[in-house]
Amino acid sequence: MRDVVGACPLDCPDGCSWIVSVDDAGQAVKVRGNPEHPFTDGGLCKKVNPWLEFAADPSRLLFPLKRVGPKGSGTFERVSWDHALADIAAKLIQVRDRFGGDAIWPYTGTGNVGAIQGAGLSAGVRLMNALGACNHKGTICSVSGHVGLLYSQGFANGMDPEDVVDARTVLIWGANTLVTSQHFWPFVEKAKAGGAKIIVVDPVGTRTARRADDHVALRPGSDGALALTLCRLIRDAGAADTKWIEQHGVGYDDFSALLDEWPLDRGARVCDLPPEQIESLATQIINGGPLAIKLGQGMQRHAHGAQAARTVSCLAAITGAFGQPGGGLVYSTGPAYAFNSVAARMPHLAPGPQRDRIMTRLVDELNDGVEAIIISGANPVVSNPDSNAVKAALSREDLFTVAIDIYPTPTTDYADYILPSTLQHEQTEMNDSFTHYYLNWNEKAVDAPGEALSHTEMYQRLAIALAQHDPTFADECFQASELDYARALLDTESFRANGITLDALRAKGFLRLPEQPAVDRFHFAHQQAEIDGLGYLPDWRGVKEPARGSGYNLIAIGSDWHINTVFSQTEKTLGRASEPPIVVSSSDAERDHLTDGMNVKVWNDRGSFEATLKIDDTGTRPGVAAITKGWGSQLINTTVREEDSDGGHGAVYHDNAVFIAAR
Ligand SMILES: Nc1nc2c(c(=O)[nH]1)N[C@H]1C(S)=C(S)[C@@H](COP(=O)(O)OP(=O)(O)OC[C@H]3O[C@@H](n4cnc5c(=O)[nH]c(N)nc54)[C@H](O)[C@@H]3O)O[C@H]1N2
Ligand SMILES: Nc1nc2c(c(=O)[nH]1)N[C@H]1C(S)=C(S)[C@@H](COP(=O)(O)OP(=O)(O)OC[C@H]3O[C@@H](n4cnc5c(=O)[nH]c(N)nc54)[C@H](O)[C@@H]3O)O[C@H]1N2
Ligand code: SF4
Ligand SMILES: [Mo]
Repeated sequence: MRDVVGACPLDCPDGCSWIVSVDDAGQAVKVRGNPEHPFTDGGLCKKVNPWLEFAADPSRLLFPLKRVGPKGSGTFERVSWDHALADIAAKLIQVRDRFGGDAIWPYTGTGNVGAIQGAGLSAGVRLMNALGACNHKGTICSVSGHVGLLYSQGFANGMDPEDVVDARTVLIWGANTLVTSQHFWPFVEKAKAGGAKIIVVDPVGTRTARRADDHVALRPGSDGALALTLCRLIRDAGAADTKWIEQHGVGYDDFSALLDEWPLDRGARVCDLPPEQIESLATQIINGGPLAIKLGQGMQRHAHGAQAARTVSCLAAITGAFGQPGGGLVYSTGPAYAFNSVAARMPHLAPGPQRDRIMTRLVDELNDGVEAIIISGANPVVSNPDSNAVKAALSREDLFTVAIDIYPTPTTDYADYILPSTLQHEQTEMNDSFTHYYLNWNEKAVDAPGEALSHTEMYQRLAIALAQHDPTFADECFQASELDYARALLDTESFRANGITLDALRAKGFLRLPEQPAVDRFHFAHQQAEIDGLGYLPDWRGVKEPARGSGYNLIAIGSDWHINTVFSQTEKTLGRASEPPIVVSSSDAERDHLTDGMNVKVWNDRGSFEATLKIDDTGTRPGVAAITKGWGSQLINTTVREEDSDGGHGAVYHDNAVFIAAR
């Protein structure tokens, strides 16, 4: 028996380090959390504890498949790797020669967020660059918040989440930490044990909201208004940290003039909150420093999501929280993983300028000159906005589609070829986190079953097949191994200076990143934001599609049982989870004559889906309908529109009005 250190590959903030036990016959027999990891501390989660059972599910993809029926029918036959790759290479060359490289789209999702095989897809991008393929812009998850914070605090990691233990007010703002980032919760608990108040700002009565000292169930999309009202109350109480603001703030006087427009009664009206609740929150912030704000991804999936993140960060600045141990605002620690992606991806191989293609504008992009798409680790039929339009766009007979996955999904049904990928314990990978500062290594523990291949090996073999048509692809840079990619990614001044080398990483399994800079210049106002359309000042900009009349704002959050669509296929076969119900408050249910357990239709003019109704008065506000995302056979995103947010082309999942009625 031997133990191999690895890491969870999923798109979860926690980035757990794990240990795979392999028996003498070379079989993985157990996966458990790595007790040495300082942040994840020996734990995984109920989704990943049965990882080996998941890997062995009989529905897993084990061989390359070629479509034999009509697109979308899901009828395929088994073919050899040589056959599949020769045909794919010929098609890609044909498309490049006829339409140009930017008709080819390497579309990568978040099934595995690793730096080599995963969302970064170092393994395939060199080759795609050499084909002149377009640049995939991974806009599906968190980009709006990142863009918003660029205009104020400059980056998304304005404090180390571990330091929250020293905070005395913890605002969990649009995050469902207990469900979506459970390894952060013990740090929150420690803060609480030290006397901190935990306050959740969320329109939905999540598990996290129910555990808080106070739940501020504001109107969806009104976050900016709440932040401005709180800043106004803090300023008027003489509690703004003028010393920190003088030293680090830019444009405070103009911001202060904006606050004049945000008296308590206006904030209470816009957010639809009792004025006393906002006042008492301001009092808590004033008397209970340091203030730590954990901003979640949920609050920025709105038309004005970037602006919302930008505005909330002003609260951490006006209180001087950035200057206090245990204070500040963290959205994501992602930016701290500053890899040398140029060395890994080799953009210079491209024959000319490459066109960007926006992940969350899949339908528009497919209808605008895409002839071949390679979808890897993504399930856009379920995950993307406007599922019906996605299906229609993927149905185009002359669109050549390759899907690389581990399970058949509603998306793989539309592929011309399905290629089977290894799972994390069967491959070598390097993983980051968006809630801690430890870089994780994942050593391959066992061989894959069937003919599943790592993405690295798939692209090595594809290069050989492409070289039959174009000698460019015979270059040895396309045969780089996982270790070569890892070395390239780690080849930076800062990693070297801090002893973060591949050898050191492999020896320990994880390494702490270099010390991160503190927020030094905070922009309460920004000329560039004005040029980019967000306005010089972070004023509240409304909700694009508010629920009106008997409508509801549909908010689809992370499920306890699956992570996006990963596990949603197998949870169904294993019978542990069932189709998510839709949750509304009893006052809304009464108005619309809905009863608990009733089968309802949820719809708007874009689409509809069915669900079982659940009435719950433990926190979800009237006018909101809450459900969980990612259940493969329940296409909730038929109701979501394909539209850009105000920053970075983010999606607007929660800025979505629907109606609900009995079926
Ligand atoms: N178990 C599990 N864990 C997951 C995931 C999963 O699917 N399941 N998904 C993973 C992924 S991909 C990500 S990006 C992270 C996301 O992590 P979180 O940001 O915690 O996840 P969400 O559940 O999407 O959204 C958080 C909360 O935002 C709230 N929200 C929606 N609109 C608003 C608003 O206008 N204002 C405010 N204040 N709040 C709002 C929602 O009600 C929700 O409770 O979680 C990851 N972890
Ligand atoms: N309504 C609504 N929709 C949402 C959201 C929301 O909050 N509300 N959240 C959005 C967010 S935050 C995200 S991140 C996106 C996620 O959207 P996607 O990027 O589509 O990610 P997943 O749905 O997780 O799909 C990942 C696919 O990768 C496959 N996979 C898993 N592991 C591997 C592997 O190792 N190799 C390969 N090749 N494949 C693998 C899985 O089987 C699955 O089919 O969904 C978004 N959709
Ligand atoms: S899904 Fe998140 S909590 Fe679960 S093992 Fe993976 S990183 Fe850890
Ligand atoms: Mo995400």
